[in-house]
Amino acid sequence: QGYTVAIVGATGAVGQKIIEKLVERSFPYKTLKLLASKKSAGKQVEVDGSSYTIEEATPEAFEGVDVAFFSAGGSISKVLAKEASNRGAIVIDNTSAFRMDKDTPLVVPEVNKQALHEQTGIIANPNCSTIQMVCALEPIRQKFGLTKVIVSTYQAVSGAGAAAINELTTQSEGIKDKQAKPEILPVKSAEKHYPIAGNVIPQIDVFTEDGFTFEEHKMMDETKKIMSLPNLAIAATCVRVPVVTGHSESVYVEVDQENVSIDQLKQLLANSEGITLQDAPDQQFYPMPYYADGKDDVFVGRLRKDPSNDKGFHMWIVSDNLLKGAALNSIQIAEALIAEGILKEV
Ligand code: 11C
Repeated sequence: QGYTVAIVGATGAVGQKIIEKLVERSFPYKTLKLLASKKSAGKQVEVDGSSYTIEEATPEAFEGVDVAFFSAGGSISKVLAKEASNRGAIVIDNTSAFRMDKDTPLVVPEVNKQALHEQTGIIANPNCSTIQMVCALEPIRQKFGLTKVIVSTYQAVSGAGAAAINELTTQSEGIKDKQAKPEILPVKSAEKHYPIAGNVIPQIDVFTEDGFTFEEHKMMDETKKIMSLPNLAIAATCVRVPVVTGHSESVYVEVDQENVSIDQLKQLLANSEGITLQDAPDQQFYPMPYYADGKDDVFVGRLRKDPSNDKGFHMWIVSDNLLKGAALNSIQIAEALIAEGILKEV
């Protein structure tokens, strides 16, 4: 009884969190297929007291799979996701490979789980910095309307993978003599690299022609798609900071309704699914990545009314980028597929 579940990229940072969360949330799996590159094939991994052998991710490995979580990079998804869905699996893809395809639902269950009914085999999991923001924006849109969003992010290095975590750690140890040569951040394939320890880098991913980066475009374009707000006024500035896990965001929103009070906004967010309000400035209580690390929720605080616009509000949003930003949201998509009757009971 239960589903056959494949995890592609099982040895990576997000793949490991997916495995942990499947067990923690008692996801109804019958068999796990842990897939990775040829290099990792043959390794043994313990999951919930059972031993599994990592297999190479090949098209044939998806025979008999009901749900496949992909988290091994866009190029692997582009090659293998269709192979998996053609063999009957529903793919939940954690890369940017299909997010903006018009036939691929891009889903944060708290916001748009109805989009799952339009799936044709592949469902995209949004970018981490987008997910945590839309979780806070959606209740505001529903209650007060939403006309404008300006976001600046403070993103953890784990968003750029294990090598970036290693780079931060090594540089932190050598920060005084500056001996650790940067090779990964801001973008591994780029010409120039900058230190992240003791630094803040206003570049995540590559630049596009309009001067925004691809990460900034992900936040702008994905938000419009997930919230079905194609005309939303939105702009993002994405910045890497020397934090291992937990993305932070300073978000300015404008609502449609007049005379919305801070108390109304606080009450709304405090009662919204997946959100924990941490907003008590008199007690220095506000969200911080140090404390969000390992937690499922999106933490919101520092709520303020804009001094010059009655419809403008400022807030600070923090979440674990590997959990709600990646592994947890992917599993919540699978859980929603079951709850909505799309993934049939087996
Ligand atoms: C970062 N947000 O922090 C990126 C990582 O499109 O799923 C997530 C990349 C993605 O670098």
